[in-house]
Amino acid sequence: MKSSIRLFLASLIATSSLPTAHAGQDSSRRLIGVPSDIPQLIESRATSQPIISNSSTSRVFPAGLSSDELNDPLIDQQWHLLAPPEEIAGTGLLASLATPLQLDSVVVAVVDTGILATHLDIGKLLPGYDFVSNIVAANDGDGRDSDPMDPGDWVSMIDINNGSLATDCAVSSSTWHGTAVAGILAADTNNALGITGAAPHVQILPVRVMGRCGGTVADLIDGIRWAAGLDVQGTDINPNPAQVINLSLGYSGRCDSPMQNAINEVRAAGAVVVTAIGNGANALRQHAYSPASCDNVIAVAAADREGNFASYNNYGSDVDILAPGGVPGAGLTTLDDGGSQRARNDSVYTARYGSSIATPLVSASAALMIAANPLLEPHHIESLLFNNGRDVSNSSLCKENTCGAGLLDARLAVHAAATTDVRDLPEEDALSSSGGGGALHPLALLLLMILRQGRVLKVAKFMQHSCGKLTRR
Ligand SMILES: [Ca+2]
Ligand SMILES: [Ca+2]
Ligand SMILES: [Ca+2]
Repeated sequence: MKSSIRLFLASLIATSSLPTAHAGQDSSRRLIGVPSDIPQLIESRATSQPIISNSSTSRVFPAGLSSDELNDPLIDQQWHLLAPPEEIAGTGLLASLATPLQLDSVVVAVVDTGILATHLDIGKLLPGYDFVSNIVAANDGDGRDSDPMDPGDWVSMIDINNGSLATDCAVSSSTWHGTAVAGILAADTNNALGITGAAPHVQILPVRVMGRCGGTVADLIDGIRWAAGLDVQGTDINPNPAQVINLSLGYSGRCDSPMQNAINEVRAAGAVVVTAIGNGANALRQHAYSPASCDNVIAVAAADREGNFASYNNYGSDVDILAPGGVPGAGLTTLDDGGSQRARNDSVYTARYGSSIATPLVSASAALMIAANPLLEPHHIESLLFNNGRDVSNSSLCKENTCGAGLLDARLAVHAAATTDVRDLPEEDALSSSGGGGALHPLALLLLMILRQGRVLKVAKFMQHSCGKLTRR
């Protein structure tokens, strides 16, 4: 067997048609464990008054927003931002949105395929970096460079026939995966265009580690370390270290020592690491998946719109939390591009589903928690997220201990973050040094795999500029 391992871009392209109502809600699926004392202030409309102002260790944050207070025209499709009972699987992120004054101090790294900075609805981008070493996979004419723009990651039959890429690549269109993930996280908000991000004013740090057919573990490790402000040979130190690192990606195999060490280092530097559980529907005890199998990460599985564990998730005890990730026909609308190879720069939107899409919702929640209480350390964020998870509607769907802390509840977690004095939280145990089997060489080739359902559907709808005119498509 060759030494290559696959890097799964844990995202699926879903149908363009989004349901307008709850799809098939089952009254037998009852939410349990939701405290009845959710502070009503969290659900109240935005006011000009701060609603929480207490100890010196907590930041003031304003009341939440409701969807009719934002003018992004596709917001009615963003069910994942709502809260129960309106949306049973909703995160409550909309109600938890803090003001730009708090959020723009938080940096979230999107370690992915790069970014389309040209998308008209992209949020605040920081200068990032392109860590893709292999010039063929990179597709931008060079190896590593300081421009994380996504040049497209398509694979043609010619590429396969001439052997320039790994042998197990499949013909595929460009995914614009990093842009889709960044859109879920932090698309521009209230700009009369498209969608709103879940944490719309955070600063996005684009770190490119995957190109055509994916990337390598070595590039991924360097990208993660650089994102957190650590020294990476051959690059300048990132002047904007991320407090949250989003890894909507993964590869088959147990977490090996180099990856675990990198994660331990960035966490010690103050970064929360959030990663996808993968879409292979595999039992993780037989088919491990990393970085989800590493210690000191938050491993995210996708929930469907009814709050069930989505059938495509990998499953096992590595799952830490569920967040909306959608299913075919009920995906999450996000940024896309109409180009099947090079970008058209047409600023379109597509509904997608997968654990890649669920992951940035947890990253967004972590960012909101940091904005609400900058004294929180990564282990505080993790415990507050987990302690405030909602029980999954039907626990029988959580096979083999797959539902972790349950469904993400950003309302509760952000409120807890804002009202918690870190001095009251337990100290963290010493970082685990477990490095798994160590079977994977960090230079092994990782491959990108996007699971697709039929054709990739590109949607261009409701492209409106703030002046009100419809753009092309
Ligand atoms: Ca390059
Ligand atoms: Ca580049
Ligand atoms: Ca928008």
